[in-house]
Amino acid sequence: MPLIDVSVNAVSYVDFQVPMMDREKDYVFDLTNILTPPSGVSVDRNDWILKTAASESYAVHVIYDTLMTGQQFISYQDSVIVRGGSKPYTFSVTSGSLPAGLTLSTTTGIVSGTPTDSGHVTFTVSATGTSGGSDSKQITMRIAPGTPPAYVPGDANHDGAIDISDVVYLIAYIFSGGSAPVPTMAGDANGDCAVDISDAVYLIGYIFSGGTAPLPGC
Ligand SMILES: [Ca+2]
Ligand SMILES: [Ca+2]
Repeated sequence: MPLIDVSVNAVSYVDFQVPMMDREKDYVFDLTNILTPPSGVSVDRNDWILKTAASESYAVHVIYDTLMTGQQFISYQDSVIVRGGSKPYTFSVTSGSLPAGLTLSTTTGIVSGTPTDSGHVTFTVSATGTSGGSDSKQITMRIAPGTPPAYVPGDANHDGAIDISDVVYLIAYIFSGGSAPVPTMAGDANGDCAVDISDAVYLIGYIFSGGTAPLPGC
């Protein structure tokens, strides 16, 4: 297992660095260099939490300013890592926007979804502890270009069938900020190279009224 350096930063919190791609591994934290912690700091060797002698928690800290690179059209999940303060945290995007197709869980900090565009995107994530205190970091993440998956026009939710669930999915996307079809043109049921309410109407006509099957997309 890799050895990670743990150092005491000032007297209020523990500062450590874990390589991005190694987050899911087990680690050994070598605390031999802080057998005698700085004045005012105590060390819990079981869970390597540092506490001040005054029992004050160290402040909320968003640990990383990066998230793993994603790939366009490929399902993605990573997490904003926060330490300190009081759990549970509340997460939010306070400036900029996540890459198209991704969402941030306000309760877990998990960023997930299927990116629909490629490129670099910069945004700011804030985490607030239950008892107050917050931290924010500007995060830049990259979405590598990908190949659009094969799709059936009208199968907006990509489950291999065209039915009312696709209408529901499309309406949520168009009006309620729901996830986009992947690729977006899978929602273009009427083949006019746009995804809008007319596609939901077209699907309803096809499913319930014997209308023409969804047309090949652009
Ligand atoms: Ca479907
Ligand atoms: Ca359309």
